[in-house]
Amino acid sequence: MDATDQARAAAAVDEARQWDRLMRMAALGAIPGDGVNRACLTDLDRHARRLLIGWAQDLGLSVSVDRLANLFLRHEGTEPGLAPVLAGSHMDSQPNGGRFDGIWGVLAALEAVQALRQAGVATRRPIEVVAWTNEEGGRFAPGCMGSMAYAGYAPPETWDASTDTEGLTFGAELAKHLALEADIPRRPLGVVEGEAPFAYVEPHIEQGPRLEAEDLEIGVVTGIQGSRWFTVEVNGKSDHAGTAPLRLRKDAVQDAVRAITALNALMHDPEDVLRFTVARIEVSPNSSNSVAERVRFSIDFRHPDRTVLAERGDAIERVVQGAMTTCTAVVTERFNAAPITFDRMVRDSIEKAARAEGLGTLRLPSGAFHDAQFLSRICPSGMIFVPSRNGVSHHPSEYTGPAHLAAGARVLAAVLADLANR
Ligand code: HGY
Ligand code: MN
Ligand code: MN
Repeated sequence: MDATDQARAAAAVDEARQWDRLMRMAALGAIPGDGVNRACLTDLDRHARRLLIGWAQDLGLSVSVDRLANLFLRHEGTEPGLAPVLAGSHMDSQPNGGRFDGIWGVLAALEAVQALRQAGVATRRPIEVVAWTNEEGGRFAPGCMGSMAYAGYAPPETWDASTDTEGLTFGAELAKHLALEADIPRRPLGVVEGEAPFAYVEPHIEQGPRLEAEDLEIGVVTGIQGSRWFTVEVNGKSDHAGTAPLRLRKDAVQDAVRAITALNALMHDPEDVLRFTVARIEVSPNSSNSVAERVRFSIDFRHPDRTVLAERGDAIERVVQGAMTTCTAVVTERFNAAPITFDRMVRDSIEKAARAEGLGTLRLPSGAFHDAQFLSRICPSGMIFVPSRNGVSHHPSEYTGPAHLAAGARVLAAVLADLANR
C-alpha cells in the first residue's frame, strides 16, 4: 500500500455528504435542544437502519445481519476469502442523547468506504461497515450486547430476560426486530459461528474535553477503562404514610439511601480517577403517601486499574448488605468489562494517517466504554476520536463540527486503505 493511495482515499472524503447524512439520521428521534432519543430495537431504530441500508445499496455494498441484529455493509476486496477489516460503531442513542455518539462512527465508516471506491483504491481484504446492537444499554441493560455476543464474550441468550421500562424483554424485542428485517440476508454470529475479522477500527466522538482543550484534531485512543454495572434491589414493606409508626416500618427508600451513602464512602477517590454513578432509581409503589416497599437502583462503576475494579467492585455486596437496617437487598452484577489496551498495529496506523493529513494527534485513553472493548479480544482493534465541544456527551448539546468529523473520516479512509492491504 503506498502512501499516495491512502492520501487519495482520504482526499475523496466529502465533508458535506457526511454531514448531510448525519443530519438526516439526527431527524430520526429528534428531541428539543438538537438531541436524539433513538433506543435500540424500536421503529425509529429500524427506520434509521433502512436509511443506512439504502445508502449502502446505492453504493453496491452487500447487506447482512446476524442473530443479534448486528448490521454489516460489505465492500468486496480483490481477495474475498481474506478476513475482513471491520469499521463502525452503534446507532442507538441515550434517551436524552446527542446527534453524534455512535452514529457518526457508522457514517464515517460508510463515508470512508465510499471515498475508497470513488478514488479507485483497491483493497485486498473486504471491508465491512458495522452497526452493533444495543451499545448504550439505555433501554435494555447492559450495553454492548451485540458486540459481546459477536466476540463470544457471553452467550447470546444471556440477555433475553433483560426488560425495558414497559416490561418488554430484549429476547422478545430482538425476535420481533429480526422478523421485521427478514428480507435482509442472515450471516453467522461473529467468532461464535464464523471467523474473526483481521482488524477493527471504531471512529467515535471523544465525549471528553482533552482534544478541544489542546486544540488537536485526532485522538489516537490507547485503551478503554474497565466498567462494572450492578442492579441493587431493596425490599421492605409498604405502609400508610400517616399511620404506620416509623419504628415499625421497613422503608425501602430509607435503606436504599443508607446503601448509596455507604457506597459513596467505598468509592471515595481523592484523585478523582474513579467513576461511580447511581442514575436510575425505581421506587414502588412510588406514591407519596405509601411507604416504599421496593427500590431498584443502578450502579455504574469504572476505573482504569483492574485491581481497583476488582477490590471495590467486589466490596459492593458487603457494603450494601451492611447498610440494611429493616429491609433485605439483592445485588446483581449486570456487566463486567475489563480495562483494555489497543493493539500497536492499529494505533500506529491511525497516528501515521493523521500526521500524513497534517492533523494534530493526542494519545489518550477512553473513559467511555465502546464496542471496540470487546472486539479487541478477538482481533487487533483501535479507535479514532474527534473533539467534543465542551467535552459534553449523553446530552442534546453534544456537538462536533463538520470539519472535525470530515478529518476523522479522512483518517479512517487512509487507515482502511492501509489495513485492508496488509
Ligand atoms: O456509557 C458509555 O460509556 C457509553 O457511552 N455507552
Ligand atoms: Mn458511543
Ligand atoms: Mn454513549
